[in-house]
Amino acid sequence: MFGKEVTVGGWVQDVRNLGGISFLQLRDSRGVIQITTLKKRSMELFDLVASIPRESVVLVTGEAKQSKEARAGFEVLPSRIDILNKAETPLPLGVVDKVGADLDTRLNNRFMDLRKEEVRATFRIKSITLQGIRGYLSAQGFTEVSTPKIVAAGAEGGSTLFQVRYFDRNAYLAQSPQLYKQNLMATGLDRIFEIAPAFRAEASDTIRHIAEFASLDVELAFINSSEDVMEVAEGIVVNSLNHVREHAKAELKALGVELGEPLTPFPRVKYADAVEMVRSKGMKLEHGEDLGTEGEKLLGDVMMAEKKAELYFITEFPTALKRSTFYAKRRDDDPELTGYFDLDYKGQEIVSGGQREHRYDVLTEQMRENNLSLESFEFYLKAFRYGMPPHGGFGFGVERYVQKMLGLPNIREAVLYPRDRSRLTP
Ligand code: AMO
Repeated sequence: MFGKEVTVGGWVQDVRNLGGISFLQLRDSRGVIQITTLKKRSMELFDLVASIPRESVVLVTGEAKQSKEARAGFEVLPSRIDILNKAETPLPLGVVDKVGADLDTRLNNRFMDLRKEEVRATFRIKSITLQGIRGYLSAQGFTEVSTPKIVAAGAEGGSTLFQVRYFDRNAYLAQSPQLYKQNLMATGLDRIFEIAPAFRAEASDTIRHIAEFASLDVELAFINSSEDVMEVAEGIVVNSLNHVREHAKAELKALGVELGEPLTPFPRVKYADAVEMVRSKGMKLEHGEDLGTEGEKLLGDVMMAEKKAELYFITEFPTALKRSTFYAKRRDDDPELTGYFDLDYKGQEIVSGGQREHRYDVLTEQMRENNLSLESFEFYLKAFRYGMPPHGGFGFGVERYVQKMLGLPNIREAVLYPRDRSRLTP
């Protein structure tokens, strides 16, 4: 390459002018190249370089020359520079500024924010994570499916439903593919998964809730218990972490993240014991109450201190827990408990699921208890009257997973264009 003519395109990150010589830092998707212009070689080019605003897009043609000083190991001595798109000044967001901008300013100018290597690294890793998940599930015989996102009934409670106008009727944005993935269990597509947006009109503004998130949903039939489902959840995490460790070395380095191997099998903590553990840390919590953000965090601290476990299951959620849902199977030996579980990662729930109730009579009874109108759910219930095998599954929050994997302070960092109460653009 050295001594040859090359053409490189990219963004002008910075120009340093030292009188007779100037250095233009040209950034592309792979890194930064130094463009060195000498006044005595071409006054015209030298003046042009001095006039280009930062973050403009240019095309540089010139000789590639080995250089010990340049970070890439070479520099380009230009014979021609074309400005393809001149950036306005001032910039709405600095790309190489030492002082970090606040998250809102960054998100308002996301295209600019993404010019930073470490910000792009998050999304490369998210993509590599999804590749790992797809690869693992495909190898395990799962079929990837797509289910509707405009739906007639919600499955996760009325308070977080987004209503939309659907021709001359009202409809909702899907909070989860719950009813459809269960419906598919009556078809012979025994092991399915879906990776798609889920919509929740979350009232509160937190660092782990967004209004549109990527939900990985898994459902499998002919299971014996929730354990069969937990095994898949654990397999996904272990295998996708391995995949990321192997295929995202540069990106992990850019973020300064070292991914350890999780302790396996993931430890299991019964909900009732989890309550005792967080109480021992001083939190006031009644049996039957949701652990909540604070409880989950405290439990994460205890699991780390006592077991060195970043990933662990919370099992045997009580039937009475508000969010225990109508489709959860209750334990045959103790109907006060479900076989439902959460998988928590460093003190935050990332997965929730379990074995479903597949017996029509019991299911409809549980729905009545939850004051649900059976008519609105007829399309769902019908499948339970004509041969529904035992089944179970879970919902896995992709962004929450990436957030915890990379130690990101806010879930919004793991979404290109997040949606929340106050954000509808960009
Ligand atoms: P659940 O409501 O617990 O269960 O959601 C499953 C997982 O989805 C993620 N999640 C969210 N992530 C970001 N922002 C949100 N607002 C948000 N809400 C949920 C979490 C959570 O663990 N149908 C069941 C799953 C099942 O039983 O198959 C369900 O949706 O990581």
